[in-house]
Amino acid sequence: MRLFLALVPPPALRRRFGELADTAYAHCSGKRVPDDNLHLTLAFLGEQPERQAEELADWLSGTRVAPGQWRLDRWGHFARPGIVWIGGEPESDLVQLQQSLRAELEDIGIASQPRRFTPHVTLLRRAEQPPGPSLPDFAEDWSYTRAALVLSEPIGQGSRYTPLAWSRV
Ligand code: 3AM
Repeated sequence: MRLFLALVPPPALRRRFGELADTAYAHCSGKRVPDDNLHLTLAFLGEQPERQAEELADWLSGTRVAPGQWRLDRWGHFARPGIVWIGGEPESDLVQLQQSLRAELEDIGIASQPRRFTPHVTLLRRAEQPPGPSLPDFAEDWSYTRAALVLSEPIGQGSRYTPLAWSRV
């Protein structure tokens, strides 16, 4: 089972991210992430056996994530895979959150990626152009209280994401 830990946006914010994905697509082309898949990855766990997935679900259900607010106000780009994303200040509380989850995962024997974390929400993959200055300014605040353990399954050309467990609030 292919698993990752993520923050999942509430519905109104997801729609707003979807509008930003449409805007990015109009400028950069590529493959737009469907609204249902928009998220922030905290830790990519890779392929895990079903039993390990159950243990991870138990662990996360008993774990509390420090609630916080993240301001997204900038366009970003990872050149090599052609990813266009939105994010915010590189030094956010999310960095501490990612590091503490990574350390807890290590304690239960699970390695996770990435080691160096740039908080972002991927909007486009295989973009043909990087985001340029013609993209509009924006600012969105994301109040988060919990993280999800998400199952990623291939469907057609893309992936279906299903939350399996949530952290305690
Ligand atoms: O949220 P983003 O798009 O940054 O790119 C994948 C996605 O991140 C990432 O995990 C998230 C859910 O699929 N991912 C996939 N394979 C990965 C790998 N081998 C990976 N991250 C690190 N290493």
